[in-house]
Amino acid sequence: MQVPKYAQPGQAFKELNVTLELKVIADVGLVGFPNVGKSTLLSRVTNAKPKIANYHFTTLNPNLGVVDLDGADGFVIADIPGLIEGASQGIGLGHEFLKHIERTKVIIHMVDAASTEGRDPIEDINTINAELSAYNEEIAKRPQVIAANKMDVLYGEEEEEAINKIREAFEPNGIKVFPISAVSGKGVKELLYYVRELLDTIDDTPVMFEPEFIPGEHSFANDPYTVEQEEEHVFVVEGPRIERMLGYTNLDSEKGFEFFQRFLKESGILEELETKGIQEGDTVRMYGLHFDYYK
Ligand SMILES: Nc1nc2c(ncn2[C@@H]2O[C@H](COP(=O)(O)OP(=O)(O)OP(=O)(O)O)[C@@H](O)[C@H]2O)c(=O)[nH]1
Ligand SMILES: [Mg+2]
Repeated sequence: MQVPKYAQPGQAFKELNVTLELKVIADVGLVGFPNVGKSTLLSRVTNAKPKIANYHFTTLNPNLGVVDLDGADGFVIADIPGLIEGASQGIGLGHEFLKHIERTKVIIHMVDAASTEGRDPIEDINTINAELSAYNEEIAKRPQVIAANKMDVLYGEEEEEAINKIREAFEPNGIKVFPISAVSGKGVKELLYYVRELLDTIDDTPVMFEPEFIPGEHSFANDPYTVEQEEEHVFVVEGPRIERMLGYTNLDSEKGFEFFQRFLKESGILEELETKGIQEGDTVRMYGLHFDYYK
């Protein structure tokens, strides 16, 4: 209708304050201590342009990127801000960061295998796994792979020694270790194709999350109302059903008024008024509304 003649006024309804929590959804979560090179890898393998810098907590919000693979399906990778010990108790914005791992399927643990900041990569992985389990047991059970980063800093025997240590610690548990350099790109391809393999092993039936809030369904058609004689020549009609009907009826418009009259008839209100002995010229009161009764 180009020129509507009938409008319904607004009506009182349930009011609700909601807090919406954003959780990033990605196939793969890239986790690790601060400064290990997570954002560098993301920028190397996707078109994402995360901030990269040589200090901790450069990344404060997850960055997403799409990895394209030749001859295989690509996937979405989320670069999660650096985690530290105590993250599951909220330390270092831990909760803020951990929640973004919840909806990923495979986890890449990234470590600084060259220990450029003096930390032990094996301890780092164990620490992060402990934090993941403490936050949500289920996350820690997801398939994992280790990206031993910053291999370009090491040479010859050093390189082998570093990687063998990590392998000895984790490969017996079925967690593969890939030596890489996010800066040069060395080893990255092998890592990505292996991640693709892991994703392919996962049953991809969608996970259904239980709704935490279900707005009540309520039909107003059967809400009660009452018809009473208040005093001589005055009748009162009230109840939730009446209140609601008046709420969506615009009595100033012709159509609205027609609707109102039809409602009185079809709902049986007119009949009840007559049963209660209403006479022509008596007053009917409905909330703020008074009108004279004529047949
Ligand atoms: N030598 C070397 N340095 C690297 C490599 N990858 C990253 N870096 C350097 O490590 C520093 C940290 O890199 P980021 O990618 O910002 O690290 P991040 O893990 O995202 O750090 P947060 O966001 O703080 O958690 C930067 O100075 C990078 O240039 C690598 O493969 N080799
Ligand atoms: Mg980063």
